[in-house]
Amino acid sequence: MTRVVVGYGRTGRSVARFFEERALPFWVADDHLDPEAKTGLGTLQHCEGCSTLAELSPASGQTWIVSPGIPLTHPVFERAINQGVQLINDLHLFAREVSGLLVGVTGSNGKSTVVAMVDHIAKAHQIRSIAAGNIGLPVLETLDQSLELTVIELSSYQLELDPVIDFHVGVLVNLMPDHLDRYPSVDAYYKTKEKLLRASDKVVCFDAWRAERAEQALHAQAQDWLWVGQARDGDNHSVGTQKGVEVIDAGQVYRFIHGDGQGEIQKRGVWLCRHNSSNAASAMGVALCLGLPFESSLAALQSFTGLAHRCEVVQTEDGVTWVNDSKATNVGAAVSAIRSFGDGAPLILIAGGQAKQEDYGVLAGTLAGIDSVKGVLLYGEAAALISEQLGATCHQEIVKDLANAISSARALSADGDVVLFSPACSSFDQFQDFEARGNAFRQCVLELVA
Ligand code: UMA
Ligand code: ADP
Repeated sequence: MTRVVVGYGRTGRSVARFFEERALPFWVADDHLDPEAKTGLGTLQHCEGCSTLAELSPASGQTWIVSPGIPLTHPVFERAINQGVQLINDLHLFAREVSGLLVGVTGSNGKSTVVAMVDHIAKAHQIRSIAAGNIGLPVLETLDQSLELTVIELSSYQLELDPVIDFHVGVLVNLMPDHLDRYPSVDAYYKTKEKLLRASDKVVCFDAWRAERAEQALHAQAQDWLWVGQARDGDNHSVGTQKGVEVIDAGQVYRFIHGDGQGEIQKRGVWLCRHNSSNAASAMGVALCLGLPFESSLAALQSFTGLAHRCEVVQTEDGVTWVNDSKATNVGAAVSAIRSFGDGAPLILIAGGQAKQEDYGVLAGTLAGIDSVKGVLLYGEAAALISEQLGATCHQEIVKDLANAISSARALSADGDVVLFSPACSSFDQFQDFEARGNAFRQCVLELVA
């Protein structure tokens, strides 16, 4: 047992395939292997067997390839480290074989969107590019495609084992509290994200971070930094330096400025959601680091149609705008979505699910500060917790599940309203994942208004 694939989900399967194709023997460890997975493993010639994590016998000379969803605090890793086992992840294997440029994107919210935007800009410039990593495609599955550019979304989980890749560009989209069930403090979570910056030749970073946290990292590194940020028209904002990308919310358009270059994106489709303008600033920062022209990169972004479950407008004809933001699994994401839609039409929010040890007072404070909030419908395990924080700040109802929340929203809504499903919680109390939850929302809305 020298190579152990720890965790046999999407990542573990890609690692097993990697070893199988190279005729390298391996062992698989997973606590919940289903019969189908076991049968599949039986067909792999180089798989020597499988066990649970607790059944592993760590010994020096072994290398364990750990899946991101398994915390390193799992007791088996302490035994492994004590016995001299080398712990790596799929990125370490990927780094040994990849060619082409690599862009890494991390942050708390907006990673997938920025990754998809960069990939979109690159493809518009005829670059053979792919979006991979936490967005859903394990990096090892891209190796056989002779790509010029791989844009990798990196979760904090994937950065816990120090990254050994040399990223051409590293992007820190933003930092907001999340995953506090896995990290001892917000600071520990932020520091894990910031590891990407040390592994990158050029860094694109949101401007607010500079003031708060960059100093140490800036002194420690000699990289090329590029700041991106958002301002409102008339703000005296510091971002629009020669080395930055500034976005200004200017009525019907977003204006992007970089040095002497300027351009606009019309506010329609995915651009109705305000935080996509700061995501675009990050993507534009990457485009500049890759040497792509400012004008054509911005022009490419206008045709970006967004990702499912991220402030995705569900098309209906009932006069109400239904927005599926199921991917908002933390308070920061939901707050940003509420602000994005909260300064126009009357807003009805659907939230709830499984709580993630976050401060729902921040959510309540945001809702209390927005006049257009018409009501909040809460469901799932976290409903009572959020309701307590909301108090009497706005009309609220607790309902049994998402389907009931949608019916109540329908009853409360009128022509011209926005119903935003931005749960601020994980989905696992009632759904398999955020995608299943978003699909359920979309289907239920379409059936209700048909
Ligand atoms: N397992 C154990 N013991 C444990 C925990 C898990 O054996 O104590 C096993 C499970 O039985 C399962 C396997 O580990 O068979 C699952 O591994 P995993 O949780 O690492 O999931 P993967 O299927 O490999 O998917 C991972 C990412 N999942 C997580 O980080 C939780 C996917 O991100 C990513 O798309 C995929 O790799 C490809 O890179 C999902 C995610 O939820 C979308 N990410 C988190 C987020 O975005 O907030 C970080
Ligand atoms: P991630 O991959 O980091 O989870 P996504 O692009 O999938 O990010 O977006 C997840 C959620 O975060 C969206 O549903 C939206 O509510 C919110 N979001 C997207 N971009 C931003 C941003 N720049 N700032 C804050 N929240 C954002």
